[in-house]
Amino acid sequence: MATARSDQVRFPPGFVWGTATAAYQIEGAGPPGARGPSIWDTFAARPGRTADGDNGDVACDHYHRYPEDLQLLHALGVGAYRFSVSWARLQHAGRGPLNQRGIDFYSRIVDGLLDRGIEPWVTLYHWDLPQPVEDAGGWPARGTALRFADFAAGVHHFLADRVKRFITLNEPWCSAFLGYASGLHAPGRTEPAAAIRATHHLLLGHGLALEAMRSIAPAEIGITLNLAPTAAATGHPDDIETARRVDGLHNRLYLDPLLRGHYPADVVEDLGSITKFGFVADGDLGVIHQPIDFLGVNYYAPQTVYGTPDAPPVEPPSTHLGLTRLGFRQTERRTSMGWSVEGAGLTRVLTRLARDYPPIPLYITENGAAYEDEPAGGQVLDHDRIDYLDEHLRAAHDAIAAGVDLRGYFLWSLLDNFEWAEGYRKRFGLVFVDYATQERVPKLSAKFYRDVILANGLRSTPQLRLARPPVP
Ligand code: PNW
Repeated sequence: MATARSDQVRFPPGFVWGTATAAYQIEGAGPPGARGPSIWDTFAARPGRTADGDNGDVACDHYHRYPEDLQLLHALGVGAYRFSVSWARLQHAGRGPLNQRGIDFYSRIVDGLLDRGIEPWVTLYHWDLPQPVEDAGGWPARGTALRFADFAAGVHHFLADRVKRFITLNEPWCSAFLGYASGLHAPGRTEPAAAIRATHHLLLGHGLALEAMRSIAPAEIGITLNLAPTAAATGHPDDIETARRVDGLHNRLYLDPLLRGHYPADVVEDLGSITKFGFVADGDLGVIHQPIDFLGVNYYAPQTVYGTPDAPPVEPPSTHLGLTRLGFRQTERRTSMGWSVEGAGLTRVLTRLARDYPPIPLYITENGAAYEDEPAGGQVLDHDRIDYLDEHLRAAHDAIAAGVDLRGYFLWSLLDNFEWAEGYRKRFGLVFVDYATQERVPKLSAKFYRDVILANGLRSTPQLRLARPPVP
């Protein structure tokens, strides 16, 4: 094992190294009146929806502590930082002129990044839909796409002089399927047909935002998808058919309209008893299919599926629309989210994009892992996370070596933060946050990542691993 990992790995010159966060997960509300209600405020206030009833009222209090967090980014040596702007902070009612206090807050962050030589990458939508927009129908309603484009234009108008990279949406699959099908995320609706309408209106909103932003000022604009390489557990025809369907819903339902200009015919057919796609108007796919400057890929884990008669029944509400049986084969190693650890899955997802879709620059806009971090003597020795990162960085490099146009890597996340339905128990940060005091403690993985950035790769001897206590 040591020999397999010992090769020195160098990334191409100019490779972008960053970390990522999202507004609702780190900011906290700030002073009274500084942000309007979002679907996540409403959802977290409902009993039993988030672990321990946790919510984003305070989170990492980044709203007040951003200067310290900018210093943490500086100390890491990142060249880029991906964060999201809160729609509900910038438009309390989800429409109308942008709120000046919100503009000032994000301006301070952008200026603070630029002062430190860190390139801001702004995500326009990372799940915190203003509650009034949900009340008007949410993503299943076409009007939400128009509202989003209007919001995106407003943000672009005030940031375009300083921000050169924008991501329209983060993981529209999660917004549509976790928000409207399984109900595990806000707004917690469990209406399968609404999840497909939401998918279309998210993609339409992306396209309309792109148009609106490009009419204001040039910028590089992309979208981030959560892609999971999906394989059949065996060569059994039922497993192969199930893998096709899961891949269709999770990956191709988004990739195909964006990069090829049509919904995948097999997925449309699979979903026939749920929806006839009557909400797709003439011209929509042209709007969705406009050229983007890059594709953001969030990768955490592979999916290995089986659908033989011994597979467990799919119990509604579920994200697996139309499937009746589905099982997942897990790898032995898991993170504390229960997600399988398999770096090779990242190589597969990237090489598949390069093989099956028109050429487009790729960025990994999220990758990382939650583990049970415990501070001891003022330190957090998160060797599991270092191993996870080491493995996935090597896998990303393998994709580059295979000819994939991968240009950057954003680690999720800078800080431990509000992990949505999992609340504060799941820690993804390079920096430990003690929520009682808001003290930040860089973990050993922060040192590891700083060294990666400095070396533009991995050194031949994984020195940090040598510091690891022997396994009994
Ligand atoms: C992504 N799933 O979320 C998000 O972009 C982040 O905000 C989040 O903190 C990170 O990954 C870690 O979870 C996901 O259940 C949440 O399949 C859930 C799923 C996928 C992505």
